Amino acid sequence: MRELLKVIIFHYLLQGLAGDQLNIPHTNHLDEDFSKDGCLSYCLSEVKPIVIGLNQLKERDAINKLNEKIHNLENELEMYKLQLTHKENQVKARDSLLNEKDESIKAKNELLVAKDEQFQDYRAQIEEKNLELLKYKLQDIPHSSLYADGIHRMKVGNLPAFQVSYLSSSPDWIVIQRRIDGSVDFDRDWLDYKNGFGDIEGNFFIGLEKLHLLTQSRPHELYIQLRDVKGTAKYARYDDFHVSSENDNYKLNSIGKFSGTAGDSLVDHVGDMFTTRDQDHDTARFNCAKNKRGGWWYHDCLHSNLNAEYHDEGYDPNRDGISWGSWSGDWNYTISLTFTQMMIRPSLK
Ligand SMILES: [Ca+2]
Repeated sequence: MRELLKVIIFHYLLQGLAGDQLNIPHTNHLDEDFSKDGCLSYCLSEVKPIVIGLNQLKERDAINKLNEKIHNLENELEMYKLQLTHKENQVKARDSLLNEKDESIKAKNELLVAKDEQFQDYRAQIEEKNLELLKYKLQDIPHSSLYADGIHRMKVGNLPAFQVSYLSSSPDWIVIQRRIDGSVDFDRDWLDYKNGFGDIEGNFFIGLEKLHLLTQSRPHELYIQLRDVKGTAKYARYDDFHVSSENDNYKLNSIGKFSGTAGDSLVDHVGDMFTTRDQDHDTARFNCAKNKRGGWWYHDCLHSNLNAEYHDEGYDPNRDGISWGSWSGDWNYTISLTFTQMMIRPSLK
């Protein structure tokens, strides 16, 4: 009997393990088998608990599998959560980077605006300076400022420092020649004209070597103030005054463009070398300086000579006085001017 039971259980297990569903009809079938054999009540009482146990085992197995699935799903969910967190962190990092770049762009924009404002400011300053320069360039010296009233020291080239006279109202102009009366003789030798002579507070000539060094160091303007015995004042102005070296006998190299009220009586002297009573570099048969009693840039001989003999009465019938031919409309050389002042300053060119 026990053997039969084992066979039945084995049979049942095979059915169960083959994938059959353990349900009541199946058990009923077993009941029938058992009844045929005459062990119905006994067999059932022995087998049923086993079958039920097996069913329970199967259910537990299914639950375990479900639990395992749930566990796997939970793991997957956790992994997705981790991935999501990672992605969120990445997005945050990118947002932060974008914000930083935004800030950087803003800062650069602000810098550009500041630079632009600075540029506008510089441009305004340049325009203002240009206006000042234009004013400086066009400004004429008032006739009331006839006498230079300032003295300061100057140094140029290898020459010892020397005193120069300037207009305190226009301190950039320094005086290179002045005639106010006949107290200083201008009929002098080459060496005097080279080095300068006279009294810088009165009648004087600054010296050709200084003129050369000053005007070769940078371009200079020349401003000539003139006055006659009647008190009429006029001026002549040139924008590029340059005296050559002693090797060229201090040739009047250039004077530039003329402007002024006295007319241009110097243009015909451009290219003339300097002549003194002891050094004749003019084109006349004789020595013009000896004849006119003063050194100048003569040709054969002159259209102007501001270093000629001084005449208090403002007149010389011999036409040898301090002359500026274009002073009068008819080039009257009997007029001898009673005040001259030649000034130079660095040009803006
Ligand atoms: Ca000559």
